[in-house]
Amino acid sequence: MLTLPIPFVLSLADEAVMSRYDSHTVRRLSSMTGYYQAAEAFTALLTVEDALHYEVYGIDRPAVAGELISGITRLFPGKVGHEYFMTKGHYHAVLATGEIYYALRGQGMMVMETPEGEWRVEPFAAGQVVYVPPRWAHRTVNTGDEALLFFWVCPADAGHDYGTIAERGFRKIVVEVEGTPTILDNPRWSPSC
Ligand code: S6P
Ligand code: ZN
Repeated sequence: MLTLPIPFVLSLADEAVMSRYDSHTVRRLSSMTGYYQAAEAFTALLTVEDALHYEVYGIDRPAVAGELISGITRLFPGKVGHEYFMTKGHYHAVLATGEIYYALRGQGMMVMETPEGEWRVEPFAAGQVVYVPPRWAHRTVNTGDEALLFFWVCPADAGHDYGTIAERGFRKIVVEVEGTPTILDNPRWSPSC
């Protein structure tokens, strides 16, 4: 099936948005239940407000080989205990698919790992591009005081596997230690799934 070119404008103004998008996915704090280390701090935050945690605007395409999907994600700043706000993180359902991330605003890190046990945590501040190769699960962490905004592109047939990360987490977490974003072993990481 022939599909058509899609031009759109991505504004970098304070409330950056795309001039065209097909989907808008909203993740509130409550959707992150079980993801952070500090359960009591999480509950305390949630009691105050089930605030917007991150949102994704996407250009949707048919999930077939050759098509690409793209969009922007805005991850709000904050911490649960000492752990910085982050996305859920996922493997692609089709493991053999990669992705490009381009940070547009803010300060952060990308946490990545493979089923074989390789891991990397890379700086992800405005201007930084990270190529996520096939087989690498990926999560974005906001270590700054403003929203972390980034553009991403991946194969339309990549799909998402959230379950693996939801159950066992990533091997590494990013927490504030004496005012500095610090990479630590995840004490709750489990290989059992
Ligand atoms: C999709 C791509 C991004 C994330 C988005 C939210 O392959 O990696 O669009 O979906 O940044 O993160 P998450 O972990 O909730 O999917
Ligand atoms: Zn992805």
